[in-house]
Amino acid sequence: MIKNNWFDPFFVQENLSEEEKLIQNNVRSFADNILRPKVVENNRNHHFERELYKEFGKLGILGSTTNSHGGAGASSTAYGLSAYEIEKVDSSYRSSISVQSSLVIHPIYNFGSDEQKDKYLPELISGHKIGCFGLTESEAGSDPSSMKTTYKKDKDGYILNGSKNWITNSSIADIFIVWALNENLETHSVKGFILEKNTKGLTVSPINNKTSLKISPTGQILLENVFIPKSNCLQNTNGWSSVFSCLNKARFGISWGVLGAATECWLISKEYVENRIMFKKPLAANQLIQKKLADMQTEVNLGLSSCLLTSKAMDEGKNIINAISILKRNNCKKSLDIVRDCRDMLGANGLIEEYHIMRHLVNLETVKTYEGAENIHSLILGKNQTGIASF
Ligand code: TGC
Ligand code: FAD
Repeated sequence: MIKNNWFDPFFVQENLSEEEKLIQNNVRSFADNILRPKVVENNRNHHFERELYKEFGKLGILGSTTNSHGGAGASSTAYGLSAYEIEKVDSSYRSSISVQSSLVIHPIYNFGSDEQKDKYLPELISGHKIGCFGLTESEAGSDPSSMKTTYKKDKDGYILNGSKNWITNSSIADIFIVWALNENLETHSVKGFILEKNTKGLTVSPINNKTSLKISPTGQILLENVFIPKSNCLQNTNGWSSVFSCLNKARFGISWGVLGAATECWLISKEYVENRIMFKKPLAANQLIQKKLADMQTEVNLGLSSCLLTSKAMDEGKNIINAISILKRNNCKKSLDIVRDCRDMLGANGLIEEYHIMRHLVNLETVKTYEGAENIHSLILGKNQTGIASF
């Protein structure tokens, strides 16, 4: 008899290596046993346990594609699968991994000096140090090139002035990757700097009133005449393309991750409608409900199959810039649609914390916004098709 493969109609699992399956199973069991039991309480209290980073480190999911300094040298697919499993529990936890791996370890590994790699990577990969990535400012969100934060050359280094807003982890970070423009407007080139906690002139303040991604700490950074020694400048950056290379990697992880949130809510609502009796029959016996389940199955699996293809292309060194914008934009949009339908299928119970769905729904509003809002990815794709920038 042919096995009913409704959950994995495109055989994604069969296309994974043994190592990728093992990593996925380990991360799933960590997510189930360590993260899920406390997620409702942590969300209610806006609480992130910083010790979790050490657990992420032990699991090998920080900088997992890095080949040195303790990195697991895993495939991009394995990185994506980890994001998928972790985001089944909460987008905040996936954000913790994305920021540390793609926005902190990645730039140090790719653009740092050997000394910087030796000094920072082992502790970031093991989770003994926490990093953050400061690009966005209050007046420079979708258009980071209009940032006001500047650097100027000083005798043995640089002086930084400015501020950053909406920075994940900034209130708990040991290490800050900060992007700034040359004070000289004619040059105006962008550079990345590594700042350490307690540097004179660097202050952070948490944003405590978010209604979304509540477990993930977010904050503001203020830089007042901060002196950065030359040795803490990322030496090998090449203008904006270096900044975007970090974003590419984070957007890729998000594309897998949001499908985790969607899968989780799809399965919760499937079980609910199979068991909920209304009009003397299960809700799942109604055509309108089955159509919704079919839509969820379709979008999750189309998304996962495309993520898998993109991961393989990424590891082959192909240009995946368009794929990433398509996936970041579409998977966030489709996941939000799915989770909203799930909320509806549970009726009043869909509003209850313990069913998890409302939390995923409000989290996905953040995920749709950061790392290039949905509109911005439309404009990137439009520009790449037509050659005309319409930002
Ligand atoms: P543009 O003129 O298009 O490009 C400037 C230079 O960069 C190159 N480039 C890329 N390189 C690599 N990968 C990409 N995806 C690239 N896109 C562009 C480009 O070739 C050019 O190179 P060169 O050598 O010719 O100079 O730049 P623009 O200023 O017009 O960019 C416009 C736009 C809107 C696309 C860009 O600003 C953008 O993507 N805005 C969105 C901002 C954003 O995504 N911010 C994210 C902040 S970090 C965050 O949200 C973390 S959330 C926490 C978590 O992930 O969990
Ligand atoms: P805006 O740029 O003001 O955009 C508002 C709306 O207008 C959006 O819908 C956008 O799509 C739309 N829009 C903008 N321009 C156009 C246009 N030309 N045409 C059509 N529509 C347009 N940033 C970091 O640097 N590091 C972090 O760690 C980080 N973490 C974050 C964590 C959270 C919880 C959140 C919410 C944000 C985080 N961000 C971070 C910031 C995030 O990247 C920005 O919020 C995002 O880039 C959008 O910028 P904005 O909020 O200023 O919106």
